[in-house]
Amino acid sequence: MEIHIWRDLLDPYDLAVQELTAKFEHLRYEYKSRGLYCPIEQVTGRVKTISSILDKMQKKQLDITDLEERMEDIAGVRIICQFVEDIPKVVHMIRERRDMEIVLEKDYIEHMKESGYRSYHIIIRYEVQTMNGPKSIQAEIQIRTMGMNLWSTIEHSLQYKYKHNIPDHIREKLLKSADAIVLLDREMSAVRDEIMDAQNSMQHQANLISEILNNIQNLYRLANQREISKIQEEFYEVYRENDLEKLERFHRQLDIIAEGYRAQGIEFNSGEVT
Ligand code: 0O2
Repeated sequence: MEIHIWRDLLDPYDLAVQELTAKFEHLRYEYKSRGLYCPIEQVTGRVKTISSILDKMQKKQLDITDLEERMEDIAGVRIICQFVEDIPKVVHMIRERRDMEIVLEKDYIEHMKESGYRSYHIIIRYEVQTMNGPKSIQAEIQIRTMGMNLWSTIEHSLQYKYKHNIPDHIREKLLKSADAIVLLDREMSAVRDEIMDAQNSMQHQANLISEILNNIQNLYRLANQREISKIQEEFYEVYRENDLEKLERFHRQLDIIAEGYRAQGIEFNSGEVT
């Protein structure tokens, strides 16, 4: 097939990957900006390369005319989760969406592949708007933990290196490491609450600090120099103590100071005197 025809064929898939990754990333943003735990840790996407499409066509004896129907992963999105427990939550999110229709689900977590591969796959139909009008295409969403992703990325490189004939001694090591990843995921799940608590308070602390610094910066334009220096010193002191409650108290006090400026008719956030 001519190169420009490949481009015409792959363009809608490229658009789908861009849209889908943006949508899942936005979900993550929504959770995070509300201070909520998000089951989606990371999102990546890719359009299959032409050489990889040709390889798979040959392997599966596909003709170019049924390529789009029978190769479901030309567009691929990968969602990485921290914990195995997050995976059904992401699956539920996808099942609830109205902008994609589920064609097939493959649970390689419950039913690990012989290779040791684990991941949850959802094949969807997704409509993109092209210059020739709407086009419905298939895409594959792979949902897996960081551990599963580590294993599959390494195994994938070895498959490539050995042209799908991985030597037995390496295959054996891969199977052992697949078992180790199952254990790792299990151990991580066992301390999931602690990890989530730690991450939530880290995020909360980062938000507080950024709000405090933002407030101090705004005060620079409004308060007198001596007052600002005092506030700044106090902030560094509280910060050094590494005590979340003290940081929260300081944040509230700074809000009261800002409120004082507002009461004097000074728009604190914009820095404009009204
Ligand atoms: P690439 O290079 O990642 O695009 P099926 O007809 O359903 O049996 P199909 O269409 O290959 O076979 O579907 P399957 O088995 O669900 O695999 C789809 C994709 O999952 C693969 O795409 C891989 O990305 C990944 N995958 C499946 N099995 C393995 C495995 O054993 N190891 C690794 N590392 N990844 C796997 P491609 O086109 O094979 O590869």
